[in-house]
Amino acid sequence: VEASIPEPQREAWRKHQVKGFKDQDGFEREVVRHVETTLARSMYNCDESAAYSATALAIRDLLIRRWNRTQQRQTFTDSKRVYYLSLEFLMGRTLDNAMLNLGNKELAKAGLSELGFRIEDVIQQEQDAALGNGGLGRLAACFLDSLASLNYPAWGYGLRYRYGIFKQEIIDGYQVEVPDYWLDFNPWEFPRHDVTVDIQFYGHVVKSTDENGRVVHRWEGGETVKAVAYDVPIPGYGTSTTNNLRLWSSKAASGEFDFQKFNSGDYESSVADQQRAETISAVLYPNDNLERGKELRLKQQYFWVAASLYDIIRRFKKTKRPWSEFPEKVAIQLNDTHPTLAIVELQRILVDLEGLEWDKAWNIVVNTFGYTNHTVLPEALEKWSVPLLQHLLPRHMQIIYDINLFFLQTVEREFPGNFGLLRDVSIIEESQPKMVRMAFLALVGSHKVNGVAELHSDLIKTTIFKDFVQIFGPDKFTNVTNGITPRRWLHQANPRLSELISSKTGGYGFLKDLTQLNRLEEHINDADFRREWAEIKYANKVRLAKHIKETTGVTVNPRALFDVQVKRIHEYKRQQMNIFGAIHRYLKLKAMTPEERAKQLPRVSIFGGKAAPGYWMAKQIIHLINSVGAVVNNDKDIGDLLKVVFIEDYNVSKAEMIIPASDISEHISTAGTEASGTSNMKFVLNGGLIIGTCDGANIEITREIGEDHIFLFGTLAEHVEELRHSHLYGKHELNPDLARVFEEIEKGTFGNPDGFASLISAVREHGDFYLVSDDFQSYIDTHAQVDVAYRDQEAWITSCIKSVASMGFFSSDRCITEYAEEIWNIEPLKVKDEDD
Ligand code: TH1
Repeated sequence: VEASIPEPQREAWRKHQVKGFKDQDGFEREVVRHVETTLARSMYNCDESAAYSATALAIRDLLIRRWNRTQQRQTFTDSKRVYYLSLEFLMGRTLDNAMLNLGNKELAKAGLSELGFRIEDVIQQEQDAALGNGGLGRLAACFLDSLASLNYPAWGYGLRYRYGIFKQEIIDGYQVEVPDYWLDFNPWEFPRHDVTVDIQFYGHVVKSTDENGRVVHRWEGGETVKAVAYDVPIPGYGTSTTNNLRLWSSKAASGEFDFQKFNSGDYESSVADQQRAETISAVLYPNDNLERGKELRLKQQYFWVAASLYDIIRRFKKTKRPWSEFPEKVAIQLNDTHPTLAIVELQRILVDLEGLEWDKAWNIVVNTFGYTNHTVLPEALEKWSVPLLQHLLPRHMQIIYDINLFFLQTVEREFPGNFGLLRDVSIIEESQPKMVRMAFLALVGSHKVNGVAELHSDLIKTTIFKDFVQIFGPDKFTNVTNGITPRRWLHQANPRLSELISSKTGGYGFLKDLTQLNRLEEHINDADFRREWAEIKYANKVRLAKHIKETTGVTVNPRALFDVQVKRIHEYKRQQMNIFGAIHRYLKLKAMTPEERAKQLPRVSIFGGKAAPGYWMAKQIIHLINSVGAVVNNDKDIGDLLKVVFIEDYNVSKAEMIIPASDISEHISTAGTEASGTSNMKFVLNGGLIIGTCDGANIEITREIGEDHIFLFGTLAEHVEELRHSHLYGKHELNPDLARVFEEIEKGTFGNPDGFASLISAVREHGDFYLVSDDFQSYIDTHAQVDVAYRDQEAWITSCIKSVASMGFFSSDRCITEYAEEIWNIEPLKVKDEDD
């Protein structure tokens, strides 16, 4: 149905078009209006939460107008769009970011102050949108920010989880998970009850021949669930481009089915059906870097992918172009293998529903998709059992078999008789039951595959995808090193540092072109600049110390060295090594005379991060950290010399407070396990130094800032294999300092040692897969170097400033430009400002 207003009536629309506010007075008027009408409250009944709601609504009104204009413009110009498919978008808070991007935060600050509120407190009222686990989800959020800021026509597609990542409470030193019901008031989403897609599950395939003698497949029966679109505006920084993030929510499909049940008096079971449908988008799976093969997870993936593709195709069809032009108008990026079924679904639509020949269809599919790999950890590589896929998506399973057949035939033609190769590259693993290797499917169905940092992109070519380099050649593989948005991770998180930088680099241009940071080099000897730099770091530490005091009761000295490790808790990230190192430090301090102690550098060891609820080892690590803290923090011999704190519920908004307060942060994964890491970039950008292994993006950070400004240690990726082998088959001697640490834990110094037994035995008895003992000596030696270096504050500050000056490369703007030019082949489209 054509829903656009005819020309004669449009004049009235134009006349009444709502103009947004432009000044402080206008802002205040809109806030008061929203308090009084939208929220039905008044000045006698307006707390900080109401002030937040009204401010959000006032700012939102401005976003909506730009958003509509952007979408109209992109449609009108028929621009090629990129669709970023991600099961996770870890957005964090929106209000502050929206104001900064719109450039009206100062005005809002003054306006709120006049209305009786502090803008910082109002901003803090907002709940995080936490639809992600960690780095992968936050990367997707940074990409949306860059896509809009660079004016690329782009949409994100994801799931609208009713529950985001759980909230973490620490009770008696243990992690407790609390559901994150975040949708009570979410002004940033717009339900589109008119944009729905029916999604089919289960059923069977009917094969027949059409009038032209062609074999056709019809997928029939089963059940249907409805996908409802919810749209979230994504504003760019300093541009009016406002892109769209579309999140799907599941609902029961209203059909006669329910009515029959209702009429037959089976009302309760029709309600149960309703709820069963809604569970599909109910909860984010809380595993980072781990895949557990649950049926509901597969349902989520297909539900989201099928709804998104239907939507993309509906939009394409309006242009009335031939199918062959699909890849000229549509690029789809797969954020890890989670959306891989999109490849199969597009092939199904083209062949079964649109009647294209297989090869023509496949050509379109491959030219449309790009696949980003984010991990080589075997436990994170998705595999779905053939029987499960067959049951849930019978036609898709057939198509996967056909894709595999044609692929293996081309391999057989090029490498005749190489049955080992055929077995190794087959999309179907011949196990019991058979499994579909989703990474292989994603690779075969995409025109480009990329890793997320140089080392990682090299590793995938020599390990998991080695044979595919032989088959497709090296050009199918590329590297796009991850990046972060400087808007949120510098300007928003660290406004004072951002302002100082702007005063030295000639304004805020660096926020759009981060390489301008190199202008800081000229000021390296400017004493006032250096003093102010140090003052800002100190103020950020004071703010964090206050938070630590309020939430844990522990008093930390902001003059101490703040040593931070915040990220998901995982054995490969080696928080256990960090806490063993803290114990080692504690034991050394205890053994000293008071005179010796007086010469030591005070240190605060700060941890934060969530453990997946079913990850026993990770939970033990959290418990050990808290148990060590309970002893060390109350030891009168130690005082300020060492504090160990665990900050509860690490999330995006906590990161914005913690990262600017770090002196040194830890990125200490076993070499070859952390694909990139992105918090490493955030810490350096905020004037913190890092201690790290030669892993992921640490290597490129070193290349950019210079090896004098980073504390690298530990085994190199190329030696990990042989060391692991020697643990199992050769002799494996425990590092003596680590042995002392274990002894102390086992003595009960930190409480009942039973709770920590498997952390110790993993290293001592079970092959030390993550090389904690091998790397322990160089780890503690490097920390000793950190102590020495920190004492020379002038040299330290020089390192920090020089490092920040060299961080331009790590903007997600650079990263998105590489994707746009090398993978998506899309162009920016500037949307004119209304006022232009
Ligand atoms: C992370 C990687 O571990 C990290 O190194 C990288 O910087 C980040 O992705 C962004 O590229 C991953 N997160 C997940 C989450 C799931 C599955 C695989 C990965 S890899 C659920």
